[in-house]
Amino acid sequence: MAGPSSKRIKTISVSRPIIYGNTARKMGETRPPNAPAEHTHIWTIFLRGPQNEDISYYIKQVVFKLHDTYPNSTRIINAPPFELTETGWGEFDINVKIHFIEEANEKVLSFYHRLRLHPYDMTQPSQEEIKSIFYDELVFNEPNEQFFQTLMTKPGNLLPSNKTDQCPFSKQLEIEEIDRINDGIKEVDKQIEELKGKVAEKLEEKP
Ligand code: SLL
Repeated sequence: MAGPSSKRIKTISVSRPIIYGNTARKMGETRPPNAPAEHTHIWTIFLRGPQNEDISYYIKQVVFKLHDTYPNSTRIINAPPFELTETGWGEFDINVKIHFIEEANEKVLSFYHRLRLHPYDMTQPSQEEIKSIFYDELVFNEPNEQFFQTLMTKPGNLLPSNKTDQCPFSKQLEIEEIDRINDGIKEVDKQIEELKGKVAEKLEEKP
């Protein structure tokens, strides 16, 4: 039965930034002793806060569902760091399920991350470590009162102001992207004007 604390607060939505993805590297001489011979790479999939801050105050459990070629392919992580390191030979989609703390009364959030083992940008010098990492925001619409209070115990937007090698996701990166978008818009506007001019010329040529 719905108690007072499970009442949802209309008109409010609270968001929390999150970073997820994988790193990978080729295994050289230093292989984990139990790695099967056909495994070529060691990789880690993870979910974390942008500055590695604790996210367990609202996330209870993260489940990674691996390809069926893996023994016990459902891997449950019950405490931070919410990450999993494995070895393997192939790329596949990992299903990530985020379970929020009980009081949140939120549905499990399910999404896919494509495990990357190989560099795809051949114009870049081949890196030692492969990274496929994304920034996203978890949005809680109309959280219940108790969960809202819990969320409010920690600062909300923890995006750092500047890029670092460890974490490119930052206000700086957002500003750079906005600048690129604005440059793109300007370029498109310019091309539209040029085309308009050409069309006008053609129309004038006609008898
Ligand atoms: C592929 N569709 O063919 C993909 C499947 C499966 C990856 C990739 C090792 C599992 C294990 C592993 O890397 N599986 O034998 O433990 O590329």
